[in-house]
Amino acid sequence: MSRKKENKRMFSKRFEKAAFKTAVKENVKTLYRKTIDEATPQQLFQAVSYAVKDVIIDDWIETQKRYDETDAKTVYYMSMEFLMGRALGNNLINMTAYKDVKEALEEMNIDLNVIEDEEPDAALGNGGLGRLAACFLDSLATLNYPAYGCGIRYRYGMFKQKIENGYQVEVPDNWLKEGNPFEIRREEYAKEVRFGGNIRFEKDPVTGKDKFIQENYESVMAVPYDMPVVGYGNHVVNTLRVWDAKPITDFKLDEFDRGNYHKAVEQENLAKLIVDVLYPNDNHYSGKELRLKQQYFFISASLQALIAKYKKKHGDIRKLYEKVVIQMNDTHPTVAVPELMRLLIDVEGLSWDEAWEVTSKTCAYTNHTIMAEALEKWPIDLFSKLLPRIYQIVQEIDRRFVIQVRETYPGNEEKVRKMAILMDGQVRMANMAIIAGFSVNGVAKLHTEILEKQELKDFYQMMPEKFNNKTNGITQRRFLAHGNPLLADWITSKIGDGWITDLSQISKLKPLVEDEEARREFMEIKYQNKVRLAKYIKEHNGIDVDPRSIFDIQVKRLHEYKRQLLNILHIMYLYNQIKEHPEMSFYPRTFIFGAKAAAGYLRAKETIKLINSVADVVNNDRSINGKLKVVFIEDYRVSNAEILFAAADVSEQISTASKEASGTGNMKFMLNGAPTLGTMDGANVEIVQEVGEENAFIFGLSSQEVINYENNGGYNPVDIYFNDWEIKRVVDQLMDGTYSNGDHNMYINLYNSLLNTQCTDRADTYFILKDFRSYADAQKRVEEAYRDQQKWSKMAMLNTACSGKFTSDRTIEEYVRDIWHLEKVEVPSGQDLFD
Ligand code: GPQ
Repeated sequence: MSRKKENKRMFSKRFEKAAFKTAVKENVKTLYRKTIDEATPQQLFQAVSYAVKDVIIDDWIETQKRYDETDAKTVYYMSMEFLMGRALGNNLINMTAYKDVKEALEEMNIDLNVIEDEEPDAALGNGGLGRLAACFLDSLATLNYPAYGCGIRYRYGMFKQKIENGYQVEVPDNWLKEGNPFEIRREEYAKEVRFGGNIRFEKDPVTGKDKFIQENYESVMAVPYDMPVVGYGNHVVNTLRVWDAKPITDFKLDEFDRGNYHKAVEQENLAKLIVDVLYPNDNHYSGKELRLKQQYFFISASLQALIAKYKKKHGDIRKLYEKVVIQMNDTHPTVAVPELMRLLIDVEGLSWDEAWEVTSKTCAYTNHTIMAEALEKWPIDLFSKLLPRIYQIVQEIDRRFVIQVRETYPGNEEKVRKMAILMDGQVRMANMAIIAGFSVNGVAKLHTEILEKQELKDFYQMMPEKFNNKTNGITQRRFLAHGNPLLADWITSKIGDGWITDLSQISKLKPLVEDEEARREFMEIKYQNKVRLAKYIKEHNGIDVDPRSIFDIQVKRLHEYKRQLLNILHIMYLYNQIKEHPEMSFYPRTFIFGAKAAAGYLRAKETIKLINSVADVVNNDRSINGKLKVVFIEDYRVSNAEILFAAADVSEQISTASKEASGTGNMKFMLNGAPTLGTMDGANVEIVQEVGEENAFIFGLSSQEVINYENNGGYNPVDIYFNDWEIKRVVDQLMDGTYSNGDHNMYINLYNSLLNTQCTDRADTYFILKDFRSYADAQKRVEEAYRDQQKWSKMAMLNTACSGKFTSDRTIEEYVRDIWHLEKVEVPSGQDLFD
């Protein structure tokens, strides 16, 4: 028997039914003084989770011991966001115990799915960037690589979205309210983090070394919570370490003299504030001081912890890079660069050059966007006040780099202007990450190309060896094995279960595309998943949708560049046509949206209102016989995403070309058998490459065309508006009261964004009217293709069969090969030890 198989068998043995059932009973008793029958679903969730955690812990201990013994190099994935979603179901899947546990619970009259629904999503992230971090952790553990995720334990994660009267209302996400059974507080690893004050310089009288002493600072204690990250069927349990804050000295009454009292209150407030809430901006820089505090807080704590751990085993800190690599998830954690320099110089006593060598061999940077408004540029004022010593170090990094630029490009001050870290009163974080890091990667081929040729071309010219591409991926464990059990079982029955850890094997489905019976089964599963979603919609929205209609889904953050507005304008256009030509043949469609808008993003919020208003009008118009339905899913998040992907016929990926760095939802839809309706943007390009253009619906400007327009001052949407009466009609309907009970101002911001050149920015910056016709044509092709069910089923199945490339396992192997250079560590099961 292979090692893997053996492990798997052992593992399920540890979920020996009787013992597990006893554990759940005992937990309900000790936690709640109740019997199973008396316990609430939430209490059962807690009791079951503790029983599962108990099994995880053995492997967790064993894994960390193996890492220690083998002294393996470790990647620290630094990220302000980890969008983990729910843990219970996913842990059971990865322990290969889901079905056994489900069965055991059934015997106790407990429905695992009901219990799972009691778990709040761990929503410590906004969207793609945070979810990517979560998928990476899953893959790292599954592939036996030593890794830590480092982040913040926000008391409030991504806000919950309520829709009231069609408008988004944000409700705080109190996800820790009932306690998190999967976390462990590690008080003993607490670290102090200091802010503000001033730096006093002195020479050490003995050594003659420079000393920088921070005075009059405020500080907090960072306390880590560890959450297990379970690998699939391999006994590996890695750690997501998220930091909480507490005041340095607990509030003491005997310090009730004036100065100390204020200080104590201040420090208590700082501790409360700093980890209070996730900034809900996606692809947008907020510039708030508290945000920079959060960044420095978790980075300083994580680096201190990582250095302490390294020093336990190693004498020479100058070799840190042999055992540690730090991946910075966008620029949010790039304060790691000067903070590592500070710790190496001020605390470890290295010289500047020694510290620089370590830092620049340890840190690597991933860029996730070219959107200008996402670029982090901190005002020097704010930065230097909050982080005085860090600022000194940034100045020195900058000074040395600028010398290098002048040497490379004598007399070319334009290069300095573009590449320096400090410019126009700002600290440009991306520049620092590129200058200090040994690797700079984009997240899809097209995105990396745009970085090299446009956005970062000066850096690319000066240091091409740093640049590389790592096309994103997603974990099939969550988004197929857990999210779509019917399809997962069917695939396993056809090609075995190898796809769970080796998604390239899913291509074995390709020959089955020609098998009519297989296609019928595939479509039947899709139908069942649509029934499941229809039920969810009935429960949550009170809307009846027909599972035989085309389920056309766009779920992602609400952002102008993602163009939900294009989608809804097209729906308005279809509605006009159906009303005008009731006799026209039209295949019934259900358009489904899910999206959160950043709280202060006006146009995004107006778009949500528009979608809901169109839904109201269309869904209640008896005259169209239910041909069109529009549904807005409230509070789109990881847990309901799993249901949505499984049920999709059409995947809407319609960003303005060049703007979506990669996209990862596109991959989840593909895996679940939904063809892409999209632009040649981000990873869509590679999806089309894998599945063939004939199995996708591609439309719109190319990224080069978009960039050309942008370089020439944009285009004029007014021409289109006046020359295409159907487009004019839908745009006018934003203002004529059709979708606003006669209110002519409700969508004025949207209207202006499309047409009004008096706005500060150009009109229709995202080329919505420009791409409208092309989009409508593509939608027509979707309808025609769907009518031919034989053809459609082939297309849908081919999407699943060709999705092998888009596993995050492949992405992680590429990071390991090109950037991290880790080695796999095998972990025997806790049980093996006793055999
Ligand atoms: N992304 Cl910079 C985010 O989700 N939030 C951000 O703040 C930034 C990027 C996304 C990006 O828009 C997607 O195209 C990517 O697929 C995703 O990061 C992961 O790389």
